[in-house]
Amino acid sequence: MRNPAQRDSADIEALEQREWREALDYVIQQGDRGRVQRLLATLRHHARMNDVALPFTAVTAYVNTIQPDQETPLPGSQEIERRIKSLIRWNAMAMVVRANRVSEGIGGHISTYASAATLYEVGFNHFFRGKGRDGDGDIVYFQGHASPGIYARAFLEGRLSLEKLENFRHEQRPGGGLSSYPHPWLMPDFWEFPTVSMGLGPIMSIYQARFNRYLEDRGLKKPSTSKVWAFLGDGETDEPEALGAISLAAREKLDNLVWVINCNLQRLDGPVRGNGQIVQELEAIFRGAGWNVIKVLWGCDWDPLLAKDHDGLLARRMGEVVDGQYQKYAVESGAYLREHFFGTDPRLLEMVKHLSDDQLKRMRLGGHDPQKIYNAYKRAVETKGQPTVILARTIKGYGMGEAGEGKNVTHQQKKMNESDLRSFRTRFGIPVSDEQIGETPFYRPADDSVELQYIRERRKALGGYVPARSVRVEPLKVPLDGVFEEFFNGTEGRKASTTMVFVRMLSKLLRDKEIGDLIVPIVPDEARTFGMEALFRAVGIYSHVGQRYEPVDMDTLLYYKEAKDGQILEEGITEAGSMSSFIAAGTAYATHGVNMIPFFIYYSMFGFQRVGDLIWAAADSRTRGFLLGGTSGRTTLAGEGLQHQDGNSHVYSLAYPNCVSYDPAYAYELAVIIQDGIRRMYHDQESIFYYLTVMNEQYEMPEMPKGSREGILRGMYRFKAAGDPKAKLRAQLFGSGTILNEVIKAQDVLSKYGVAADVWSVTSYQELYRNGHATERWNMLHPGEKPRESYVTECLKDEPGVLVAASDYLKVLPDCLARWAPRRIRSLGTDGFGRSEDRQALRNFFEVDARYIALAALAELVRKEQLDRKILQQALKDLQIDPEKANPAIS
Ligand SMILES: Cc1ncc(C[n+]2csc(CCOP(=O)(O)OP(=O)(O)O)c2C)c(N)n1
Ligand SMILES: [Mg+2]
Repeated sequence: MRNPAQRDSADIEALEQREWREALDYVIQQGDRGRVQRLLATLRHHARMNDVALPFTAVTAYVNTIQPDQETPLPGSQEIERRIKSLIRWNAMAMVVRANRVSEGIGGHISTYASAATLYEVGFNHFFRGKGRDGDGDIVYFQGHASPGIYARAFLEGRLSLEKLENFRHEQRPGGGLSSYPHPWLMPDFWEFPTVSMGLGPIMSIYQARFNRYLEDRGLKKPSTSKVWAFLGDGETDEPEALGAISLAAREKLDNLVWVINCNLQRLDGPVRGNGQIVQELEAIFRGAGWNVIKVLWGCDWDPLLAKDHDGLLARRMGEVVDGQYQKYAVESGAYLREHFFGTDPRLLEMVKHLSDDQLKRMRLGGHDPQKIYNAYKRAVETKGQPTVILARTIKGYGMGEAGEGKNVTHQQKKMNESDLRSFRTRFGIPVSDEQIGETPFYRPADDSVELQYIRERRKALGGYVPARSVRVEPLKVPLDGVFEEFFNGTEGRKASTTMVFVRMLSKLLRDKEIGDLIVPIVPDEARTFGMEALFRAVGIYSHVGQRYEPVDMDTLLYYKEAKDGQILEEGITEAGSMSSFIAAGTAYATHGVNMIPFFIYYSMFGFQRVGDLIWAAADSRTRGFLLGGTSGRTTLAGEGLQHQDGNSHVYSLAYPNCVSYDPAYAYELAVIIQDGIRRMYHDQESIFYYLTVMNEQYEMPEMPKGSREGILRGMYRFKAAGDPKAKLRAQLFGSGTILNEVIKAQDVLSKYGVAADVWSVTSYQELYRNGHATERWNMLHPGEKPRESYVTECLKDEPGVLVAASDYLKVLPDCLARWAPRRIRSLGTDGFGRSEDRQALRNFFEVDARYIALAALAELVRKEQLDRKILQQALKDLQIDPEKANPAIS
């Protein structure tokens, strides 16, 4: 028995509860949700002010966000759409099974698309807009492992032949084939965005949506309602890139962005969160970041149960089951579900007693229910002021039955035995006979069948097929001599760095009448580092909302100006985000039909090394533009220690097939390279991009030597001939970037030892290396023709003396020319960890200064027995080099 005081207090509380609820009901009935929200917010605030702590919660119950009475019926024919989807399921599965039957181990994925089929098909039939209508369709990032389903649909659409399907993962076969995943490089008319390195699709989609806004705000594209859709796996969200930029999407109010996360609760090895709930975890993260979150967990079959769930018992039960257990329910029988899921409470059992075990087993999840998905997409595209994420629950390997539905091994299942195939066929009603089943034939109904007519009609209404990549841009006219001329003249005594030169060039390009508007400067919070702050004021920093504050430095000439039509993308400290912007801008020629020219400048160490995979995605995407590795070279960045000092990038960049890399030393070299780059990418429309290193060391910029243009572009040219070409002792010295200045000094040092040296500027080891191999390959394949010479051989074959190369990068960079040089090259480079030192000390430490270059040439002459070793000993003393100095490569 409670005492009377307790009873009174309970009664009072019950009364309060009722009064407050009635008061709230009154406001709700007035129909103004805003008023309800404001009222509750005021009450919360009031409670907090009176020291009542309110628990924070970012999650809602484990049920659908959209209530059944808020849904609209799915337009079109559910039945035809179901049949189409079944055919696609079948063909997608057949593609993988057949490919692996012919070539064991060729790979491919069945289970990802099997779980995502409804998510895609509702999109294809009702939402994804093609570019056909007004040239401005939706942009869709497909989950890479779902590609068999996307191909299977294109097959029904009549866009891919049977032969192509047969050649899934065999592009090299006659007639061509289909690449494993979305690759614009391999299938440039089909795929727009490479997504299979997980985490990159999501971040690229955010910056793509923002870049679409940028183009509109700057008047380069008319405002549109086009959407960016990104499909991702729940396991994929563990990649830091996947969620790393979601706050930007909310901050920028990107309501043109919709993410669909396929929550099948599984990744490759097993459950994404066996002991937790990935849906709830993601809901909290996205809601906390300011996204509109739509959970689609349960299909229509569950609606009547939830409608009866007045005291929230079922919802509570749904919310307490962990994902590992949900996965178990997916593979178990209806009886198991009844016993273990509903059986925890007699009232729950009562709720489902009218359903047979079979009916229980067939109760669909939200992500497999077109009606639920349609409504989620509809709400997403109608949402204003926020990006939307849809968390859709599905079953991995849906329909694969014993072969893998819901099983931990399902991700890698590439085979189905006859009985699995038969049940798959029967479950989805595919007209393939028992006799044929062993062959697993592709099935495409007649062109005039109801299904194919429906597909064509829907796609026509939505503006054409998706995905489809097309280049719809006119080549730019780019004489641009007015921009670059001044850099050919030299600075006549004034000192400058190549970074300063670049910034001046960029400012001039920005002012150019023809292409100024198309330039997109991108910086990750490093504009001041590179002396670019003048551009803030000149062209403005892009901000969709303009500038809502009075900048603190307003009274200065170079104030921090944000503007709606600002041109600079100041991304903050995110190389990954900046790279994503670079890709969005550099592919705008295809995505939007505008020749945007991005220049992304960053600390070089945080480029290839940190976001190399995104650079690879840029390459695959056929991105055009210029990457600028600022403060590059291991010894040019004084005082920074080993984290910033980059002696690696030019080695990494060797690997990127369509990336053209240069390490220029002088203003005119940079001018020649950028001018030619703009011509190649935007006039000739080559699918290449540039990696250029620029330095902050200042020195005089010489005048461009006559006739050097071709050599600059091809990778090397003689910058300074030997003083006495007839001398007995000769050397050829090679340098790049600022190290070229050390090489020039070494030429002087060597002359004191009677050695006459030529100095070569090597602007690109990469170009020389590629040319060398291409020549060698051509000669191998054309034995009957006059052998060609590599450019390195052409330059050096008649040049006498020993060869010494000094680089601010790993020694392997100059080493890569070895086979085409007439004699061996002695390479000096900066292998090893950096030091927080000044340039002189660093170059001494890494043994790349003028003294070491001279010493290396003398050593090489000794080795060739052209010089007495006593002279080398003397030189060590003269040059004050300690022979017992620690090896920088590992110290
Ligand atoms: C960066 C990266 N790491 C690893 C992989 C290999 N991989 C491919 S799919 C996959 C599991 C995907 O799980 P999830 O994201 O949940 O997608 P699902 O297939 O379940 O829809 C893994 C680990 C990859 N493609 N990319
Ligand atoms: Mg998954």
